[in-house]
Amino acid sequence: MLVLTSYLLAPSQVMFDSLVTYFLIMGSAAGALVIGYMVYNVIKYRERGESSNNFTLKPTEHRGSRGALLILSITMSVLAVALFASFQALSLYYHPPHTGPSMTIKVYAFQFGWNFTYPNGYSQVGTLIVPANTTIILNITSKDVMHSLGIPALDVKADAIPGFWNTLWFDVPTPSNFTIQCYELCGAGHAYMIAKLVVLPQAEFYQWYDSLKG
Ligand SMILES: [Cu+2]
Repeated sequence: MLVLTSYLLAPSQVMFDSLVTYFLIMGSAAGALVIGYMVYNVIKYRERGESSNNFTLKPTEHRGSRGALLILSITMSVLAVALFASFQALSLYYHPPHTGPSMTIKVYAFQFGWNFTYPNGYSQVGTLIVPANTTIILNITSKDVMHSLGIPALDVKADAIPGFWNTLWFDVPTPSNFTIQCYELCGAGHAYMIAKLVVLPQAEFYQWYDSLKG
């Protein structure tokens, strides 16, 4: 239980986690049904004794075509729900919620690091400091080659492409630290293209953020 609660850190994760659970349950059920039906038929139509050596299927005999149709329709409905849920999850992933506090930060990827530029114009490299309980929207681009910004602990990732802006968002409820890393092979320093994400309590964050103006 402790593992489960500490594992879910952001809304996008909750969403993906429930989707994975759905796929797992439905996939296992479909698998059990299909394999079960196959085993049932294997046993039902197995060879029995010498007389069955000349066994031929009578043209009028149906070998469970109704059962196959049932399985097909169940599978199709499960896939339809999965498709719908996946597109909903993607839509949520790409569209940050409009409720509650939010902050949009520009991210400029470069060989080999990350520049974070805040709404007030302040920018720093290597550490992204954000407030907890806030929708953090990252607008990501690159100054040179293609990179990809990922925060593995939060299950979010977006490509950093020169001349193009990609967006990702997250909302971490509790103050904590995470690792940001590059997921697109971008040169000799790719493996070291790491930044720190520091989530501070709101009051602490704004104390730091407001001090930047002065
Ligand atoms: Cu890279």
